Amino acid sequence: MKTRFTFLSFLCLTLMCFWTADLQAQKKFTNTVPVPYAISGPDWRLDIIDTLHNFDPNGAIDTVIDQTNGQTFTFNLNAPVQAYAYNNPDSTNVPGALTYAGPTFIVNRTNDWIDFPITNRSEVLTTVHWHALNLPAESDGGPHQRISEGDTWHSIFPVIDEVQTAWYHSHLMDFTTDQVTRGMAGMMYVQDPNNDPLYAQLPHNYGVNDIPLNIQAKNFIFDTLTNTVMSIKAGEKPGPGSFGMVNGVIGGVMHVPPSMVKLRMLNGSTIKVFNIGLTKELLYDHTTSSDSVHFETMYLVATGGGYVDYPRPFTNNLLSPGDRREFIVDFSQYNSGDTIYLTHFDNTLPSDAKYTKNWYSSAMMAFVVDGNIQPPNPITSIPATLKPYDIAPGPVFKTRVKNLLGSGGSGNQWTIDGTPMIMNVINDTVLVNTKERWIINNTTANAHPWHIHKVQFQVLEYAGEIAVPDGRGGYTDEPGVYTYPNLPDELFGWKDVQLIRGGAEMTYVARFDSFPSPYNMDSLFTQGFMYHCHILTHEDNSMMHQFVVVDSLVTSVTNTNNVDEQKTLTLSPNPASSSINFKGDFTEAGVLRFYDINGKLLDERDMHSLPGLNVPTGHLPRGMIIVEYVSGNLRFVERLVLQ
Ligand SMILES: [Cu+2]
Repeated sequence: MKTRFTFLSFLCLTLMCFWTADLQAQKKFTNTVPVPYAISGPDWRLDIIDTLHNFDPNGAIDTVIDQTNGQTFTFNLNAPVQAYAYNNPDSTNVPGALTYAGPTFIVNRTNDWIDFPITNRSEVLTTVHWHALNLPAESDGGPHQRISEGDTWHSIFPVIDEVQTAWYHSHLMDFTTDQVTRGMAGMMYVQDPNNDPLYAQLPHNYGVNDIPLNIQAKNFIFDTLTNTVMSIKAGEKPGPGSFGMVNGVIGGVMHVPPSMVKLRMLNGSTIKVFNIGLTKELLYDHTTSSDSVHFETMYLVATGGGYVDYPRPFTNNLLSPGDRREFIVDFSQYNSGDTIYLTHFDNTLPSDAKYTKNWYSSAMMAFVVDGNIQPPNPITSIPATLKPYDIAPGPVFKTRVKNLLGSGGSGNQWTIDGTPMIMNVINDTVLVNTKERWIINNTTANAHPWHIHKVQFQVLEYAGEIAVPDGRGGYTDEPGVYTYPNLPDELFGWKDVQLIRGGAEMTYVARFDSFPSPYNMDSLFTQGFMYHCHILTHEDNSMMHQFVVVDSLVTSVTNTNNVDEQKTLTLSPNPASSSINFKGDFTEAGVLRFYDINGKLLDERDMHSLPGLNVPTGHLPRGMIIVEYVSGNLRFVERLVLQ
């Protein structure tokens, strides 16, 4: 925590002398977009390091208009600021070592267990979460797998996921926003050259025609005297992020071959939803929403969880924080020397998804078509069909309903079902190798990108507004009830992130296969997988819960005697309203259940221990209910009146 406190106290002492830029007006593209080096094994080691990084090494940014007071400033972002990076230990201090974010893991699918040793050489506690992968809970890298300073965490798992673009990032409880913003993120390709016929048919030369693009919004703090950048603005929740950047540089340029190129887009932002496409036109300070902008066609070949059924044409696409999309772009249709811009079109971003203010629609980086670049395996055409797509087999074993709650605005707490994320409360227990239906009901007026660990889900139904591209870079909101297979492209495919618009309800199915935890109360509390909003400020604050996947479900107890006579457990107050407390020395882990008086199960939680914990009851119906706590053969039952 050393770095964080240093940064905060420094900021507080000098706050009056600094201000933040709220707006980027980007028109120069002079920084080479870095392609992070690839790690393809067998040495998978990573070190997490404190670094200094320059987001604008060639001075692409100069003029920034501050919309708050309408003034134009000349900025100098060309200075090193404190950041984080991941590096293979052998790459540190050699050319190619990263000063921001991480290398790309390129991993072949395998049933062999791979050891990914990650050493924390930074000055902060952190975790490394494998976003999208199905792996054992203890290897997930969520909030439970903390890596202290100087420690090495061995994440060990077979890579059984479908071919896809995954990523890895910090998932430290309460500090994810800060750490991801400062660079704790990297990409991972899961590939299968020997068994995937599409591997050879689609562009696959890393960094040449198969390009990782970590697209981020970021804000900075500047010295008002010199207008020179001081630091990344990351400590604020929620915070705007107003500089668009790709792979850690602003105003970036990348040369591409005059043939098919796969762009693997990741929205690595904390809160910014992008509306991204390619334009020949350089959009700069573009504010008129009625203007038509011609967007080039790009073909969606994969969502976050893998291939779609056929290349689906997009002009622009809504990319939520945490989500990935793979697009094929045919650069042979342009002349060598032509510039095509990766453009974010803010004007028509749905208002409920527009968490950041003071954004222009503008270009974020430039692609220059370059006839001198020849990929080892140039691709000149792509297949008309990709991979058959069907809903995962099996009956629905269980249906769960999750309500996204929160009144919005800064300082308010976002939750799922009214209860915050608590590390030693397991909110859902899922039986391994079953398929479940989850209904996510967004009761808020804001859009939230829903994310769940371990599984890839498939949308079955969506009721509410959905943004449909209008072909001119914009979107029209089309409310309705969409049911598979008649889904808009936006909802189609294998996903672990999907934006749920304000007031909308999404139903999906997912299979929870492989890697169960033993149903053992003592060890279950480190086995949680998270589900949460991927707006990181919401996740930190605290729109997140956790589930475990177990090898069996304990559904009954053999002995229904009361709590061990040697030990006590009492609940108060009774009657209660929004919460109850337990007292006593019965501290064993167990299952807490609430029933109505007819015995209908109302809620169920796995608890590490009850005494001392404030258990929310505000979500339960008023009147008399039954509280049961079961631990092993011991059972505590009490009637509770809620008013
Ligand atoms: Cu959210």
